[in-house]
Amino acid sequence: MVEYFKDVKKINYVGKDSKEPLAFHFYNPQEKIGNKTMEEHLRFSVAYWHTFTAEGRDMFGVESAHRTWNQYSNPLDRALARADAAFEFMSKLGVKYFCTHDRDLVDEQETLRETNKLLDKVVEYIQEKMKETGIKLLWGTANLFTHPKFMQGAATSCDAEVYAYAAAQVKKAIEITKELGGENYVFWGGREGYETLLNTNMELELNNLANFMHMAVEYAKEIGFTGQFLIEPKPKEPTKHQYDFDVATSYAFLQKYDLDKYFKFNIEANHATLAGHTFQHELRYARINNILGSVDANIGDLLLGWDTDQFPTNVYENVLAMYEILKNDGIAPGGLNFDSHVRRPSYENIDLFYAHIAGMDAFALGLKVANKILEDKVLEEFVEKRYNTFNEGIGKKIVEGKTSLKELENYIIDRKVELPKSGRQEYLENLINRYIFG
Ligand code: XUL
Ligand code: CO
Repeated sequence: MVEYFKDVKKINYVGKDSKEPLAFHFYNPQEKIGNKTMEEHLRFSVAYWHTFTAEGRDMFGVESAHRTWNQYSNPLDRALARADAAFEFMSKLGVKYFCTHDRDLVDEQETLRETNKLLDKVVEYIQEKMKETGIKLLWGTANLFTHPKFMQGAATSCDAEVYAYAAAQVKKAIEITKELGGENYVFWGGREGYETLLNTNMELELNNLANFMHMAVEYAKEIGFTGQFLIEPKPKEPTKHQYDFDVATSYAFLQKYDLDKYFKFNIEANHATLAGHTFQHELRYARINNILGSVDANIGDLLLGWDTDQFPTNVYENVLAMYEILKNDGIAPGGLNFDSHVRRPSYENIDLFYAHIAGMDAFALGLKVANKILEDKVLEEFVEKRYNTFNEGIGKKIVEGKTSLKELENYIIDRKVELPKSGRQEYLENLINRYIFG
């Protein structure tokens, strides 16, 4: 069998003082942080599409990378070679999970029947690879956005035939996710949205989308797929407006259509940025509603208004993200999927290793710092004090919903209201800096 990454041996933890670049300096899989190992906390996953399918194309230029495993002209040979490269890469990196779209595993053929036939062969091959390596599927999904038939949406298409095709594709994607033992199934509304309301029946599209999801839930029950269903919100790109705008909007949609008991959320950092939120905001909103399911770990560039899907090397952001994840008591059966791709000029195969190592080390640092902040309860104590007027008297009554506008008026009408306590934002930001660098 061809070895695609000949120059790389197994990536090991060497500690922060080593100068070895192809190694982890902070991610030490078996090191205990609190009650779990780093590996158990972080549940890293490699994204098949960015790492093995894509080759660095952007809106202005063709592929900058030349991935030898994608060069075969026969679609089956190409798919099997891609799987070989993927499992060699993940084994050497020591990541135990991957995520994939159906169309990463094989390229779309003339008919759905032909594509599915090819898919079956590749799935069988991948099952073998999974057995050999112990690598598991974090989540599967269907690509309902690349092919031109989906240009106006899939489950929100203006065309019933396109809708039917998308439904059949999702049916198959759930089946293969089950066959591969996938722990979750993701819906990202790739083009579920609109470009202009002038031509859009929004009500019909949203109703159709809800029916689509109900059918998916039904089918999963029917075939005994017990993985967690996840929605991945994104406000825009590729469409101008996507229906799954952010966690709050999508949660309202799920509640309206009686779908909320079947879904949790896969939260992507760069999508949060595009929605005008911080990553932490989206994680927090999901956590307090008990719908935090999984994470697409990446980062955007604040100077660019699009989804750059960069590797999450910003330790500060990772600290705040891991703070939410730890407070959620982890995200299993979800994980941290690197929905990230190397920058176009980082076109060599070795850059795939450098990029993942960078993301894994930066999240390991985030985990360590967040755990320390939580152990010391510094933020908890501050927040607790900030709200302490709600612990007794009229405040307690407000929290318990046992008061009224009349009673509150009576209570306050003759009092001189003092300024609330200082928010101490700069003090807290410095505190976090001391935890990171101290
Ligand atoms: C697109 C995106 C997707 C989903 C899976 O922005 O994040 O890759 O994660 O379809
Ligand atoms: Co994503």
